[in-house]
Amino acid sequence: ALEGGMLYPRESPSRERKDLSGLWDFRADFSEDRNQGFRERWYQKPLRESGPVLDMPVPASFNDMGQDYKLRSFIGWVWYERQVVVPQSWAQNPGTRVMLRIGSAHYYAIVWVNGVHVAEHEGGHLPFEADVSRLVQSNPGELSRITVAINNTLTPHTLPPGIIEHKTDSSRYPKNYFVQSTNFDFFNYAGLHRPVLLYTTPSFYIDDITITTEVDGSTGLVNYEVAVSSSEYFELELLLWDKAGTVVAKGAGTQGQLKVPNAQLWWPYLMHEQPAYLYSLEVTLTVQTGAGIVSDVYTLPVGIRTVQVVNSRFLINGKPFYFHGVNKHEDADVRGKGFDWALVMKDFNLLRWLGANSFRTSHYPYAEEVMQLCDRYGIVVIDECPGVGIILPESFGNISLNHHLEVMEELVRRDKNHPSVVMWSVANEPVSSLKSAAYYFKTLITHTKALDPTRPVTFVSNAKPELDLGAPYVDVICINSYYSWYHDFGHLEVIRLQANTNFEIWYKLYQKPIIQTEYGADSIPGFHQDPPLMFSEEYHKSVLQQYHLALDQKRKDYVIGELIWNFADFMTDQSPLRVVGNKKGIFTRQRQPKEAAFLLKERYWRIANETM
Ligand code: BDP
Repeated sequence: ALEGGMLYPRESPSRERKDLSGLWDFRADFSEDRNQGFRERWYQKPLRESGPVLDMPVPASFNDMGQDYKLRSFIGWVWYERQVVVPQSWAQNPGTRVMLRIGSAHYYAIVWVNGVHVAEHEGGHLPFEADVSRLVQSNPGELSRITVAINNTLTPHTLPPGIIEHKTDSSRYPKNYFVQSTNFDFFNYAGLHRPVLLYTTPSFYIDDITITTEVDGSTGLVNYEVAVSSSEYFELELLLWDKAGTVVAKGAGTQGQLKVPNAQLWWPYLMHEQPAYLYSLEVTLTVQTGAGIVSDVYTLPVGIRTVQVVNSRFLINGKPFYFHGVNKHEDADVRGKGFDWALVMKDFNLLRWLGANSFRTSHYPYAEEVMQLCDRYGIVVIDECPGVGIILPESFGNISLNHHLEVMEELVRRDKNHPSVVMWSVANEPVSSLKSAAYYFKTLITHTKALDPTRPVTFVSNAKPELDLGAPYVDVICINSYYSWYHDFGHLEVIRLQANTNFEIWYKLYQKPIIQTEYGADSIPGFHQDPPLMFSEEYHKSVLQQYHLALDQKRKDYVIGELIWNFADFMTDQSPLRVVGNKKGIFTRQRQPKEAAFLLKERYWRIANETM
């Protein structure tokens, strides 16, 4: 089990934060074994004294920043470093706890402060942090130097998995030549992808808060559990504020239940005239110490809502919910997978324009700031872990499984309090027909349900229904298909039949609700062909229209959602199947609508109006 909570760093009267976004010194270790940095201990002195450095923006992927194709496809250790001014009030106050938090570093990261090792983390999509109080307080007034070494190598035991292929034929490849191969369809961008922060708490602090909610008639029930750092005598006070600034419920102690009469529920976008209602839970910890009273305040947005899967229906607040939304990627020009507020806002505005009420975080957890916006905008989320491309037999062994269990622990710890998150997805398109997949998925799903008994769990299947050994354990069947794209090229007329048959077989076998979690086609914006031909905008539209005929037949029944592949065009590895990336976006990579976007917009608003 994990140690400690991972509350998002929020400012409060007792907490400050300092954002370390900006330019960092950067150096990729191009040495043959990629190990020069460790041999020469680049963390012990300023990085620029080790050799030439580049200016590298944080947050951003390093890959597309320069003009060097070798850096773009670099595999191995890269080094980031910057100096920080630590405010006097932090450095000179032993009662202040100073934390260094990294939102995401892809894939494996080691962190030093002033040359002292403070953290190590595996996994490119979840935050980690280190207590650096003593280090920054031991030399107040001095700059602190933060060094982060990051390795983007993927192996059969990482999530997502990959393989390093050594090319030994000296007549065809240079000496010690190797390439990274993967089984997922997006570019393996790397670097410091999300904000790096310093933040403070008092030395006694609120470590974690876990909220679950229930509804009893018109009363909202908010169950809370608070973990605190202190073993001293302490008091905990909880106030739940509504939007108008009125306290609607009060609590005390580390666990309990708040009762909210006439509760305003958290409803998805387009399901209610006042969607996404959020209360604020203000938690105050007070500790009486020898040196006086210490208090810590943390305020968490809380949405009151319920989620259930009942008889082939997905219920939110007891009402059937139909997912009409998208799959996304964290991906854009220049910045790669780097977090960018302008991009995030544009995407949310496009989601609302489209009438989308949901998305899946294909194929890895997204930035916390994105999840917070989903809470605020009422966008429902299927929260997917980085379990994509699990197809090697080694990736079903114990080493991989243990890591996967831990990643689910980190994901649930980070995202458990978001009302927008209604389901966990533990994987995308694994070979779930493999014999070892039965034990693997049984263990993984059971563990996830134990971590969070309040949300359904799924994974997205790519197996034949009768051969899928993971499907018995999921609450909702999620399926992807690409009729008339990866087979029956150009034959639009088979889509409806094939989609319908597929739905029927899955339903007959498992009697569980089904989401079409992917379908789509590539189009090059501006390519027109009528009658429709593959890669034209007309073909793209026609594929969707044929799918919609099948979906409309089944959605009154047990099909509970449709998520288009994909929201926007995105970068992939190079291959003859990809024309500067995957072009199945209904928006271009620059977020301009293709013809397919207008078709979907009309459909989503129509479905929304039927259900409102
Ligand atoms: C699906 C994958 C997705 C791909 C998509 C495609 O889940 O990641 O991008 O196919 O081929 O199988 O476009």
